[in-house]
Amino acid sequence: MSGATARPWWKDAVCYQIYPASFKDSNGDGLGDVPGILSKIDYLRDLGIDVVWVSPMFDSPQVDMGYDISDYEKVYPPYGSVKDMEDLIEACHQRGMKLILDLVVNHTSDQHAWFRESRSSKDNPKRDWYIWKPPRYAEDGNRLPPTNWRSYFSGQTWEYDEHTGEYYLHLFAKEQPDLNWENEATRKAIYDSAMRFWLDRGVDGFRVDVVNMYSKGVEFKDAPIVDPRFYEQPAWCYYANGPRMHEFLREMNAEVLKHYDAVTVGELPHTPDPSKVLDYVGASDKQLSMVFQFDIVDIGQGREHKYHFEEWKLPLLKGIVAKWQQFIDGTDGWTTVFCENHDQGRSVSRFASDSPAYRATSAKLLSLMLGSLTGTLFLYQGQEIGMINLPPSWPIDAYRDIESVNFYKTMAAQSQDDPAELDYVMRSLQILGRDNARLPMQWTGERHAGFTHGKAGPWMRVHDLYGEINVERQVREGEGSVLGFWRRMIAFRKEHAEVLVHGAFEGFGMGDEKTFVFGKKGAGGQRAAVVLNFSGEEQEVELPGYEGLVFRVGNYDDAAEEEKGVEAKSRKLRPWEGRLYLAGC
Ligand code: TEU
Repeated sequence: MSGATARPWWKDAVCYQIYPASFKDSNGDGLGDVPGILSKIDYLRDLGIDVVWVSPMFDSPQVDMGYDISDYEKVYPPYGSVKDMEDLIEACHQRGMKLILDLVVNHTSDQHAWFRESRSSKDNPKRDWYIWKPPRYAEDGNRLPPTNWRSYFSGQTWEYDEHTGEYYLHLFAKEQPDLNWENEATRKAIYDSAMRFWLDRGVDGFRVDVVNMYSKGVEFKDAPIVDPRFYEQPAWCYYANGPRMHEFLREMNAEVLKHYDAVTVGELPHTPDPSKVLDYVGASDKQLSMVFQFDIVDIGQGREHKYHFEEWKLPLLKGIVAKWQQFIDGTDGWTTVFCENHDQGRSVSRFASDSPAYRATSAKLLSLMLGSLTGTLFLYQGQEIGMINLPPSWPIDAYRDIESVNFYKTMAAQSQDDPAELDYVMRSLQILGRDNARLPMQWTGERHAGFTHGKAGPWMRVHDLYGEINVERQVREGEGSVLGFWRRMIAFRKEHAEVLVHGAFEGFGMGDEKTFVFGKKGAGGQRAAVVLNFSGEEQEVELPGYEGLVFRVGNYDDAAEEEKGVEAKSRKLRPWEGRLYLAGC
């Protein structure tokens, strides 16, 4: 349960992430755009959305789909203009909604004016705005990068610049040079260009990209060998949660955020220790409002390589949910509830069943789970209609994401196109790959799923099942659809926020590999019990010993007649069935 501290508006908010390239194309060029988002703002309001989070729409060469920004103060022209963004911000505010943007300030694009100056010469005033190091040399005289760190997008994190004879650091693509946060002038420029420019135009806050990677420390050491087949090794132990990280965030708060009452949600990978996460989200410490902790979305990722899928069992997911529900108990911290974003496979495919028989039931099961958990709730575009992963039949050339494509090429080269290795990689990408979240939003059953009407066709292939899974069809289906269920679940969550948004979580039978049973206790004696069957077979569950439980929400359409108003005991659950009971409400 969240501490008794004051309840800022964003704790009860339901947020919706939009990936601009794939949401809605308004001008027929095959790419989503800001006017396309504006055309759907009433759809989001009707869903019950309070906050719209727009992923990077800034000017960019699009090497990493906009997470490589070349001008923080300009909109990528195919997406629209600053005026279009001002219209979108205004439209949200007119409807009592808020809008947050992505704050991507660990790095810029190599096309950003700052980097162009920095790389022009060793004595350029902006040289120190990025991280430059001289080469090392092996005993045989071969030139080596300053460290053996592995990029998230495969290969090295250092790019050699012939012009000045030094390497620059890039944790991601070589086109994404890391900014040097040790330099105060750099930080001040970030605060002005990436933050105040948009806060002054009415933006209500930010989702902060890789919020724990800005303080790399000053000692660049080689990382331990994890995979001896490669020179490059994962090194987040050296650059995540670095020595000045909290100092930088306190400064960002004091210099900028607090003057606008802006909300922040930090993307916080590689931080499994709850006490370290609390260091970022304690309300009294004025750093971040909340964070996305990545344990749940990292489920199934390989230890050596993210895209070496590893089988997992339900207790792992249940333990992770419990951990990030309970870590704020008795503190002034806050947590988030999410299981999808633009970097993840679809939750129905990853955590439940995307079979024709059970994919809608599974989507509602996950909605019932997420809608009952404490914290600020985040949905990702398409999750509200139960969109699923791209089909296993799609070949690698249907994938567009730099992380997926680079990893496939790296493993093809390393294994000399070994069929078994490449099958493993393709299976892993089909389950975990970021492309799964970037297929065009499925609005209708017409061509290109109603995402675009232009001759150009969509920038990325539309899911084969768009005719069966789309907004228009589910609006027609009404309450029984996944969309109808999410609308009701969001409204129900808001109606019972005391126990569902703010209540204390307790798990039951946490070792069971088929079912997830948890309880919530809110102020004023309000209690909820949630029972979920995460299997394709009928299961028997014991409900927690909360007296006076009354059935309220279920993901089987006939559930309402069966038990409404009847006191619940133990009961059987049908495949992928979920049920929510309340007491004292
Ligand atoms: O993602 C960060 C990222 O990709 C890793 O930290 C990831 O979380 C890690 O592999 C653990 O799963 C952010 C953006 O969300 C992503 O789209 C960008 O590509 C990346 O930063 C660079 O800006």
